[in-house]
Amino acid sequence: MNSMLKFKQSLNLEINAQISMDNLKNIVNQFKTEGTVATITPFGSGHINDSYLVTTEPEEASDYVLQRINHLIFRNVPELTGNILKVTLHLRNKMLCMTSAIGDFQVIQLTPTHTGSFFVYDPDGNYWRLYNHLRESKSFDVVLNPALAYEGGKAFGLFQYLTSDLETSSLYEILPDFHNIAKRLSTFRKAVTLDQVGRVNEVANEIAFIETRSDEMHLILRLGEEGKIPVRVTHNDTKFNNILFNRENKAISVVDLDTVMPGYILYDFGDAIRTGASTGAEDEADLSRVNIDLDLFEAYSKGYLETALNFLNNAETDHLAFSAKFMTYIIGLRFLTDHIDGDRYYKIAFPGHNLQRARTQFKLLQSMEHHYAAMQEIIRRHAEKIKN
Ligand code: GN1
Ligand code: MG
Repeated sequence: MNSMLKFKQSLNLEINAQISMDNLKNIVNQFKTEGTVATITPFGSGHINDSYLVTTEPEEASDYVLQRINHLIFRNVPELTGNILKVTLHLRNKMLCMTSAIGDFQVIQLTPTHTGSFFVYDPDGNYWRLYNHLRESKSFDVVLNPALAYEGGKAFGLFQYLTSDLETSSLYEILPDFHNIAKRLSTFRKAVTLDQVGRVNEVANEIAFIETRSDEMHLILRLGEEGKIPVRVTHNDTKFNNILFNRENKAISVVDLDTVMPGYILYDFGDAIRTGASTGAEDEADLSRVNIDLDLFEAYSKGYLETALNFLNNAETDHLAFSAKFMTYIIGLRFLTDHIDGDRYYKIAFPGHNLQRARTQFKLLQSMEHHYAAMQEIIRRHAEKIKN
């Protein structure tokens, strides 16, 4: 480990030794899979857990996604698993009763082990789980056209609609205060004061960017405290690449259920726009290529409102455009905090990756600020159209 990181323990499991193919196979074999394992290869672009695609033989047998859960971040794996089982069961039951509205929508499922558990704890202290892989499904890190954005909006709207009658109190709050801006700013300011790895000087502009917007960014927290927006079951990690599409580019599922918890739906809408209506990837280095794409924004909003507007209250609808600015701000803040902290939380692919991600978010936020009136108008227009 880099000696500079001795101050605090890293929360990133990647620093552990590589896991051998034989070990991975042994782990998969503890689950009740169809077929026998053919290949196991790294999969997806998550920053927290490690994922592998497991293909099996014969051809007709299901394939799987094996995940090593980052238990330094998700510290209570039994409760985490309990949340996922509750949510997926609820979704499946609801979908049985309403086949017409859900089209091809499917729910991913945890695979049980031979001993009836839904995760494996290995001798090295790692936690593993196995999901079924939806055949020929794919996801998008950058959204290619409005039709995909529209599909994405419908998918997260449907997810929220289907979970809207699941008791929030039945879910364990796996990462408390996950999108709480007051807490995130306080952690950030502590990191700036400590300056553990001596990076604060080089990010003075980014720190100023955060501070000049910090008051306005308390808006959603305040609306919640004033009781104007309800606590609902929310996904909390609605990156666009957490939506699965089929070959015809229809959205067929929503994945990455680790952070499903009580929260405000504005967080889910905003995070999907941050990643689904940007012209660049989350870590695009060329900031001139990072802007809000109003066509993608409009298409996502339309799809979302068509499925969600009937249960949103006015305060929620009125703040959808703001939520996109908010989520871009808070995720940029977290990337910047991690950079200042010595890259302890997110996996990085190269030195300075977290700073680059933060800068990308800040550029995107500036673009949203520039087009904010148009974003608000788009929401108002589509909400009106659907109501009438
Ligand atoms: C992390 O699991 P993954 O990599 O999609 C993070 C999210 C951030 C996201 C930024 C548990 O998500 O909150 O929005 O990175 N998840 C956790 O890309 O912190
Ligand atoms: Mg996640």
